[in-house]
Amino acid sequence: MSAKPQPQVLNERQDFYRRIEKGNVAPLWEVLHELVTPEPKTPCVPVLWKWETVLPWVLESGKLITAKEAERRVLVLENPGLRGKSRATHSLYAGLQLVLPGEIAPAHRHTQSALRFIVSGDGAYTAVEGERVTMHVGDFIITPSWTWHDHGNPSREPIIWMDVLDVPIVELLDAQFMERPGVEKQRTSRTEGQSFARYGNTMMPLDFKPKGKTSPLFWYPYERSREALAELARGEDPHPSHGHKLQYVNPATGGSAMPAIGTFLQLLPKGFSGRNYRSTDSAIVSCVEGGGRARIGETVLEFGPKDTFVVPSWMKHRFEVGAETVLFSASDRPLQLALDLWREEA
Ligand code: 1HN
Repeated sequence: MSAKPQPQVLNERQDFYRRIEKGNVAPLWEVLHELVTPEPKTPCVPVLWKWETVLPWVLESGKLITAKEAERRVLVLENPGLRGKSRATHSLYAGLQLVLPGEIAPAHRHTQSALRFIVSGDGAYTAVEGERVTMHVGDFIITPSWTWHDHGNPSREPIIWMDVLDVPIVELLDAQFMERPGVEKQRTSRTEGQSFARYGNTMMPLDFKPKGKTSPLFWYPYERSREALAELARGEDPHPSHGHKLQYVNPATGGSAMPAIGTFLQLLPKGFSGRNYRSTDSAIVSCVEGGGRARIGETVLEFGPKDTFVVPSWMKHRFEVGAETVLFSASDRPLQLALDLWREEA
């Protein structure tokens, strides 16, 4: 450590800073240790949104505004460490969207990629580039960047799903574009199930040419993913931290299903008490079945079905569950891997 400078030197420096500031120039040494830290220093904090708390608010929003007027009737899950920034983690947006019976959320497209994870309700649909898919609880659905999408609910019950988008990443890169077609619903040009038939059965069309980095399969039904985890749990010991964990992939590349957002489904066996683990990707977690305790740093979150919580970057965490538990999670891991940034520590 260097000795503390004399007051006169400090004054000279302040004077210097004021002069160069007028030319849009600033001294690095005053901010270096804030910019480059020994370890991740995220403003994101562990937080839990209990279903019983947010459900009444989501339903109340349905009385205050229509899906059409809102364009998207969503309550943003805002991290208290990032107040006013519309984000659940530093890099990802999350929200709970409500579509009431008979409503339509009109078509639009944008460069932000979106995923839907269905939390409650059955029989509503989302249409992506002319193909509809019917939503069931636990399904993971992708709306790739710059694809037309609208949602509708012909069922008799409200549908609620979690949206996760790479909004903060696209904002950081100043690459936002958005378009409305002026019609509410896009024409459905393909019958339901086409994408799943083509790409959802470990087979591919002979003439497949990728349109981008996002998976051409845009619907990952819960039934299939859940059965895969059940089969793994029957045949192998759980990982000490993750239990039985799989990642959703793009079947054409084996890479992540979405370019920036990683998506995972994990099963923690009945009575599982996990070991501490941390990685540099902050995660948004939605509990599908079961429940228990997430110990994240000094914070203890008690979660149950349909609850959502956040595990911030590089915070040691472990899970303890009572009943067999299934967790869906989303993070920016693929983007970090692309930049050679991702780290983990068991
Ligand atoms: C969006 O387009 C949807 O299409 C949901 O359902 C949430 C949050 C921010 C920006 C665009 C949707 C969104 C969004």
